[in-house]
Amino acid sequence: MIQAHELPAVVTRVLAAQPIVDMHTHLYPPSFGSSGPDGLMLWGLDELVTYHYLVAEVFRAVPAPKFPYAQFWAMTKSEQADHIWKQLFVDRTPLSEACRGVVTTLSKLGLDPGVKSLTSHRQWFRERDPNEYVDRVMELANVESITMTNAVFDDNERARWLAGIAPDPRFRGVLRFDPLILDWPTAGKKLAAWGYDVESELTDKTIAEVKRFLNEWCDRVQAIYCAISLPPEFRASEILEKVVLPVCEERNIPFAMMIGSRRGVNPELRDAADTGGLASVEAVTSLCQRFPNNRFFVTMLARENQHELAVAARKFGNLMPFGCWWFLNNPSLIDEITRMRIELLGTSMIPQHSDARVLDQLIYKWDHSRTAIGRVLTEKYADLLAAGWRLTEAEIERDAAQFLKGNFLEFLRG
Ligand code: FIX
Ligand code: ZN
Repeated sequence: MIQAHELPAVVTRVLAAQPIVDMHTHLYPPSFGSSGPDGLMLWGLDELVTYHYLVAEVFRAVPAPKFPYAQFWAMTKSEQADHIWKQLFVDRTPLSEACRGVVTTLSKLGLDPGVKSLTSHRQWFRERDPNEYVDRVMELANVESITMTNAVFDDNERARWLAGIAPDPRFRGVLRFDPLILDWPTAGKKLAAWGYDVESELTDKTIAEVKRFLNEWCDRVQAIYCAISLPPEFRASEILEKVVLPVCEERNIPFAMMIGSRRGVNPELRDAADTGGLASVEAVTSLCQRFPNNRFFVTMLARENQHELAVAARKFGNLMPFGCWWFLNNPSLIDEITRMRIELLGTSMIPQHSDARVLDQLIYKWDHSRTAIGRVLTEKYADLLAAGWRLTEAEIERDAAQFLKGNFLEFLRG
């Protein structure tokens, strides 16, 4: 039986020991290219320091036009990293969550985060073998399985799949096709060029052909679910209801909706250009109600949507809220959202995904999330003890396993 004063240590230990199945990342194995401008596997120092979260932050420190966007993008990746390092880590204290993430990652790799120049660290990373480094990072982060985001409308990625990719057991595929739902005229033209017999109207023949396209690609990437990122004003559409959801149902895989991203508010920032906005939870509940044979993973970007989404999940067993996405992946918001979800949903939710874009980020994203989730759990267990529950370590282990792995795998199975 665990006593209240033992909780912080036990919860921390149990969460650290629980291997994670990371349900949403933008990571790739080395087989997708681990170097050069086209390599899809991003890893190492320069990628870590030029993460788009930090690009946005360096333009706060030295704004355009004082430091023109064009000048930044004309620099090599190492030069960009040096600029960011100087501005955010040398001339300023790296207090933001994204900056602290680099500090945590370097420290856990055994590298001094306090250096003035990145040269020696750069050399250390150059000596790493990408394939072995995947194992090293997964071990340090205690991540057991990485879920990719396989963007079928990305020409670089598509070409690699078509050329043939040997499966890497550490990574699992997810089919992602935002343009199909957000921009059918463009997506339809591409499908036609790729040999699918589609027309601009969603005729029966077109529906059948788009289904064929999705099924072929789900097979190719061995998709464990399908996914899309949607703007705040998202509402269900014909193509979603007549094509995407039926394909997911037939394949018995969930559909993940990441709702609330507004793309390109400042295009000069490129990957860092996006922001978020308040979306409609009713658009989600309406789908959950009308498509009871589909399962929906849902994450929302607006803090203001979180309570309504958690309440919606109490009403629909085919709705699984997940993660503290993007601008919500900060300790204060993880604390608030996880607390709210536990109070409303108990253990029946997925508290976090990493959204890592650079392999090494698994180290900090999961370290920081484990800490934030652990603080909430410690308090919730203390409240339960005070209410008269006798808690065992096995129960804490069972909860940690559900939160960090089991709920995701179980929802996949249906
Ligand atoms: O749409 C998404 O999957 C987003 O997570 C990304 O596009 C976004 O850029 C990101 O990396 C957020 O963490
Ligand atoms: Zn993402």
